[in-house]
Amino acid sequence: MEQKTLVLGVIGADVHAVGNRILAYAFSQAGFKVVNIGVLSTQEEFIQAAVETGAAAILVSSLYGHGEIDCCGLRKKCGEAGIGDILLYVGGNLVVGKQDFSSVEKDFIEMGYDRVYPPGTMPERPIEDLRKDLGLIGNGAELCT
Ligand code: B12
Repeated sequence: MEQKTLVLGVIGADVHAVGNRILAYAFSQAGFKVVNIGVLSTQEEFIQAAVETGAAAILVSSLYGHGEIDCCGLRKKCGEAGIGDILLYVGGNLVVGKQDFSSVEKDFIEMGYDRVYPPGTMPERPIEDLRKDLGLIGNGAELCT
């Protein structure tokens, strides 16, 4: 099966590196090609990496509480770069403090993200979602020999 490329990074002035490294490892182990642009990444760097590698998805982390500011406008910029339909996931500690996640999720969906993950999400969940969203499972074909 074709190996899908994921662009992974931590957006803005955020230096939280541990989750990023864990996600990169977990996605690689799950069979994805991971382009990890690491911490302190701008929206433009995510997009440039996705365009250059023909990525199937961009996965954005934001841990330090400024996610709403840093993540806003990424979908529009993807459109301007010709990758408007790319899958966009976001997760981490997206807002300051403990806020009702359903309202955080709604805000990020309105910003154009396809999936939004609460604090402390384990890698298994986005891996399963990626397989569904990228059509890698779900029609039973993988079970037939
Ligand atoms: C270590 C740490 C630091 C270290 C980071 C060192 C480094 N280079 O990594 C240092 C000391 C530098 C630091 C600094 C700061 N930190 Co800090 N830090 C932490 C701490 C204790 C642990 C983070 C960590 O490594 N977690 C372990 C990893 C494995 O978990 P994770 O990052 O959450 O990632 C997992 C999931 O969230 C998920 N995930 C993450 N991203 C994504 C994306 C997608 C798409 C998906 C699906 C899943 C996903 O997958 C990962 C694996 O399961 C947390 C508190 C905590 N217990 O989480 C605070 C914390 C993140 N920090 C916080 C803050 C406020 C700061 C500072 C602003 C403090 C300050 N005033 O200076 C600065 C910001 C610096 C900056 N510019 O980024 C807050 C954020 C609060 C918020 N968002 O409301 C936290 C939550 C502490 C707290 N309770 O207040 N920090």
